[in-house]
Amino acid sequence: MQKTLTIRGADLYQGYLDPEAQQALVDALREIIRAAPFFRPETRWGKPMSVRMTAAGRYGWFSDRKGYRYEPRHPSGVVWPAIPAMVLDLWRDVTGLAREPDCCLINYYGADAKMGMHQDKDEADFSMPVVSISLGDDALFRLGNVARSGATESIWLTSGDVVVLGGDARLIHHGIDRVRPGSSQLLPKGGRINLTLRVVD
Ligand code: MD6
Ligand code: FE
Repeated sequence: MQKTLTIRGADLYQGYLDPEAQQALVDALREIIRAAPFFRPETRWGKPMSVRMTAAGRYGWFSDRKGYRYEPRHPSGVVWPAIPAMVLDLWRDVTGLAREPDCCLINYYGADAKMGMHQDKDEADFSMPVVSISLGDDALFRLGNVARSGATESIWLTSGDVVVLGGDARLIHHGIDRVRPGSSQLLPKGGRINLTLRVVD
């Protein structure tokens, strides 16, 4: 599909996944979460994050007191499950790249979870975009600048929306201020799942 909006260089594909595709993706994620359950990473300052995480692909993103990095295994020792085929199809469609993502990070936001402003910069090649897929409750996404300071703009992401950070927008600061609990019926226990797809090496 065509992008629906560009905001601070981020390309949005609002409603990329229709309700049936969203449900199919949730079903695929259930298998992944069974093999690689959600865990709660700690920041490098030793504070537990409010978001719970797991991953699929060759690498998962991991954080503890030693810092932020990509790991080839879940904390339990199992290798991460494969990235679902429909997610790889979406990546190919919105990026046009033959190169597949190495990591599909899976973030779960409960009613009180948020994610502070950050840059995605633990990857080796910033010419490769980062793609995100939103499922479940609405979330207020804030986009800023490559520099930490300066003006920001916010937009509500809803279930099925896709965001691509590439080109000059690849290193902009961004975060989730809050979710709107109960705004979607997709996830049986409520909340929001965000997938982010990245080339790591
Ligand atoms: C989220 N998203 O939507 C957090 N990163 O929960 C991100 O941190 C993100 O949406 C890189 C590219 C797109 C994103
Ligand atoms: Fe990010």
